[in-house]
Amino acid sequence: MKIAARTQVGIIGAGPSGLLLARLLTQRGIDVVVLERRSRDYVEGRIRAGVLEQGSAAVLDSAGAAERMRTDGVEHDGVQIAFDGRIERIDLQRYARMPVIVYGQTEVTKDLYQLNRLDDISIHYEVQASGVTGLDEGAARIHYQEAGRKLELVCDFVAGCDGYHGVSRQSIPADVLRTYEKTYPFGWLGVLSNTRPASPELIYTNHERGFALCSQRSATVSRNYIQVATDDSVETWSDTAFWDELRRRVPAEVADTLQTGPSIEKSIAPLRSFIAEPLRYGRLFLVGDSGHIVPPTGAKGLNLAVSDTAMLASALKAYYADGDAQGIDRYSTVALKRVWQAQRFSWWFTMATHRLADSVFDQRMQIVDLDYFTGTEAGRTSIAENYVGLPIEDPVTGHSLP
Ligand code: RFL
Ligand code: PHB
Repeated sequence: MKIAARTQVGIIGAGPSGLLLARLLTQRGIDVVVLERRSRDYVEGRIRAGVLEQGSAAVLDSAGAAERMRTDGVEHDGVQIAFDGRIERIDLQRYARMPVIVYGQTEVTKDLYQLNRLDDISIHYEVQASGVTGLDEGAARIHYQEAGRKLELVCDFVAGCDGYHGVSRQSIPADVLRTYEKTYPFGWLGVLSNTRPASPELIYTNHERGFALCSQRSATVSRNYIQVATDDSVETWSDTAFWDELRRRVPAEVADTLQTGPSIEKSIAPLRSFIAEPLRYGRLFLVGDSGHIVPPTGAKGLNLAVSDTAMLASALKAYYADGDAQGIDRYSTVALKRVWQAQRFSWWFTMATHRLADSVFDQRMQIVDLDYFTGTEAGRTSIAENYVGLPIEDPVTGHSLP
């Protein structure tokens, strides 16, 4: 076994969590090495999230990674929810005093990669970590394979930024790790197209045929989703079938003006709620999707990845600068509090807007739920506060980050 390198923080995964953490730690003079299983093109080509909370935007600002987001991203002052033949608008500015920013995860990843390159951060692509050891010893070791060779990265700490299917979480002993999970009996079929967005603002639709979401990436690029069965495959959905079904589900005034076109990307994502506890074991920290998954209704996944990362960066900075371990000791508790809150909102929004079963009673409950939440000051405030994102607590100071 050859020892390849030693660093302060070994980061597994170059998705948004890994790239952002690398940048925030490097800014603070902490040495990092990033190991990523896929190629850079693959990572940058994945179409995923599209909505950034104001808090996430502020973290990207503090990382110096927000220049393009501020010029190309679009601020949305409201979000729309359609049900029972009508559309209700939640005024985010009025009820939460801030907008959200529509800017693709793909672009965030590209921006962070460019910064990391300027910082000369060592990012190894197409390198698969197979496990982590030494978590309760003097140094941690990440075991990985590069070009067929078995190597080790020795580090003070490991940041498990390797997503839901990564190896970090599995390195926590089974008698320590607790997991909480809910799978939903449906998925989202997403289509990206060079078409004018269905509406200036996002529209989440509860329809008796199933949920639909009209989202966007720019004034000329749409991202639309429909609820599909978990055993559906992309091949069974032609572009025409997708647009026809979307048109049936969205409000008539939206359907009438819907511009259709060939898909640039089409994929099906399962819906899942999942939380692992604790998010820290010895020298290992779980960050982003490696520690938790939310269903995409509510757009919280990427935002939680950003808030976990900001919290951990602050904690590690205090540790290296002042020997203050309070932040790393509190990271799991403080991050999990926000994760459970976002999980609750994503679960609620999913349950209120998707076709669940053929129970007419349940459908009436959804309508009355949406009627109350979109029709009262208290309800609108609750949706708006959660949609724009709850504050990010600094595990070191207890104040808001960044
Ligand atoms: P990622 O992005 O999954 O990155 C993990 C990286 O780790 C690598 N990896 C490994 N590398 C080395 N060795 C190993 N053994 C490895 N195992 C894995 C992987 O190749 C990968 O590059 O996790 P991260 O960084 O925590 O980021 C999380 C976000 O990507 C995710 O939460 C969001 O995309 C979720 N999400 C949304 N979030 C939002 O905030 N707003 C949205 O509007 C939103 N929409 C979505 C979404 C996710 C979706 N899908 C496909 C799951 C819409 C969809 C359809
Ligand atoms: C997206 O644009 O991909 C998107 C937007 C809002 C969501 C989920 C996904 O809740």
